[in-house]
Amino acid sequence: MKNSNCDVNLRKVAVIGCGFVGSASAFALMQSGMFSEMVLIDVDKDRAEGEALDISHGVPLNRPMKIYSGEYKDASDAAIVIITAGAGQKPGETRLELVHKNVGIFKSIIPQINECNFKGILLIVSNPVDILTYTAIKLSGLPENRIIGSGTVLDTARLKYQLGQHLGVDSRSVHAFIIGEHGDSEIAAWSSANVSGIPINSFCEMRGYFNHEEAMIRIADSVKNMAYEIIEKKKATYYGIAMSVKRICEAILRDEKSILPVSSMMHGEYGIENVVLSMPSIVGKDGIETKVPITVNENECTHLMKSANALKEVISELEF
Ligand code: 6V0
Repeated sequence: MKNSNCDVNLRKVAVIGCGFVGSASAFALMQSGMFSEMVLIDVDKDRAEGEALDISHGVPLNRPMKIYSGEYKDASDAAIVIITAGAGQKPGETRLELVHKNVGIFKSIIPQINECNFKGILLIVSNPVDILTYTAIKLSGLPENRIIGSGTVLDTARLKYQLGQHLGVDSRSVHAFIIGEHGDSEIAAWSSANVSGIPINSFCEMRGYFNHEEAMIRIADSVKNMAYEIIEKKKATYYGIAMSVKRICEAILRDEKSILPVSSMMHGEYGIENVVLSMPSIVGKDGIETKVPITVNENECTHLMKSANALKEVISELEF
């Protein structure tokens, strides 16, 4: 099926980088039934081919779908190209420490996407995701709305999950965001957090919890450090991010206009510009439609500035 823009096949997705994150994302996308064609690309061609073979054996158990390893030209008409290529964090390593290695990898990948005259949405997942989304914007020349970083979609899911567990309530009824950097300077936006419209602290009291300050610090720290904890225990994280990738693709493909905390270029919101970070944004068929300026209190705003400054410092060391 083609859309009005006949260069885009809405049933096709491409995944660049087929390690833990790329293969888990491909697996989640295959099971979602959203696409009928998926191309896997990796510098390690055997790896891409092996993953394509393995995942394609689920076709008779799921639904028809063409899954194969390929080249950049195969991704030219994909509706969404997902980049998960790059080194992952080693135990104890921060996301920002990956920057030079992975910016170098993006400098080899993005020009190959440019050569394809790609008209779809580029979804960046590799870390540090905010810096790499900025890199993709600078190197690709694609309109900014079509370049989305997975941002704090996973961190926000972790926050909702922990709050749901803490309060004994369905985590889908928890409305709360992690904003800013996907990393050590991220911020839990408590001042706008609520459970089905009830301010978070009032809901906590309904459930018999009164020690708000202590609980907020404990939960936000646990969310921030979750990747370190998982990497310490199993060397990598991939299922959570794979499901986040699937969720973002769903919002795009179904033109859901869902509000997701993806990362994108800031243009003066909260006084921040020329840096990519996560804010709740409306996501649909054209990528990011607009950011949603949630209310942040003074303390959250100060931390958001600090997060932006930390990312700007890293950007200032890069050459494009
Ligand atoms: P991995 O298992 O080492 O896989 C990386 C893959 O990238 C390998 O198969 C490589 O061959 C491939 N690769 C390297 N260079 C290139 C290139 N130039 N072109 C194509 N393919 C290439 O790492 P893993 O899958 O665990 O992690 C991938 C990235 O995702 C890392 O940067 C992680 O830090 C990041 N994550 C991002 C998350 C998020 O929330 N945004 C969450 C988890 C991991």
